[in-house]
Amino acid sequence: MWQVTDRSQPTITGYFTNEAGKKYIMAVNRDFENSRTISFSLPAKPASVKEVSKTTGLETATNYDSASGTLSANFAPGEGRLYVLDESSASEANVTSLTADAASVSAGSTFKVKYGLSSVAQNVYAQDIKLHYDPATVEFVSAKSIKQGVSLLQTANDQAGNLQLILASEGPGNEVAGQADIVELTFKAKYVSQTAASEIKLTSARLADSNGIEYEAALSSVTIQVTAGISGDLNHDNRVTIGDLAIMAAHYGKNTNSPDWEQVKQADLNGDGKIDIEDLAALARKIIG
Ligand SMILES: [Ca+2]
Ligand SMILES: [Ca+2]
Repeated sequence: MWQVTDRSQPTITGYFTNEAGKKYIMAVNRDFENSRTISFSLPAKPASVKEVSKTTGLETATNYDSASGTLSANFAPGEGRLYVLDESSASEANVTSLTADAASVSAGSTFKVKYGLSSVAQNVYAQDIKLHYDPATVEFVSAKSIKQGVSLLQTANDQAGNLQLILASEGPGNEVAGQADIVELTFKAKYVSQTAASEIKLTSARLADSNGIEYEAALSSVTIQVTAGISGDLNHDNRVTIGDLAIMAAHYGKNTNSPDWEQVKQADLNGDGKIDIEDLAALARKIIG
């Protein structure tokens, strides 16, 4: 799959495949005295060939020509270069999807996000899915399987916005293949003082087939606008009324040193770090107005 065009060039090539099925080629100039321009041909003509940078470790562009399947590079004496192939191989055909049922939500309203696979190369029997959401703007409510024959066995959620789902298919006939919506997640928008973009993203999606081979699927994300609440609307019903004044009155006297300040600080209407008569008066004016 990787040939030195001019076989008289003193070159060593080695092949590696990583856990996720990605293919790497190490090419080394065996001439320790002269630099050489070495050309390679790839009869399989993969979609792209990148080089792993020796300084940054990042995949960088090469002069690979996918039409002819050729590549060349200048090698210093004894230099090795590490290339990575994009062959639309099995692992790269696994692509996740996240879709939301709303583009914009306000405090207190719920919305749903669907996790699915938009293309799967092999039959998937189990999935270990990790997501992250912004706990300052949304809270996780629940998750359920929406695919017949696929069970959501475990749901773990922490304060930092990390969510993990473990799924398994209930035997042959229920394996996931091709394209499918799999889990419906319900979130609730939190009160925010300024409209914020809230991202929900997959951080890992490991799929496994009936032989126990694991594949890392390509990740995806979705962003929801969480719209700002009305100033003084402390019970988040989108109105400023006597109920809000009562909540504020109940927190009267609290300040930035109070242990529950994070939960009550929206009652500090003028933002001076304490809930006092000025805030009550300002809220009362809003109720009259
Ligand atoms: Ca209210
Ligand atoms: Ca205040």
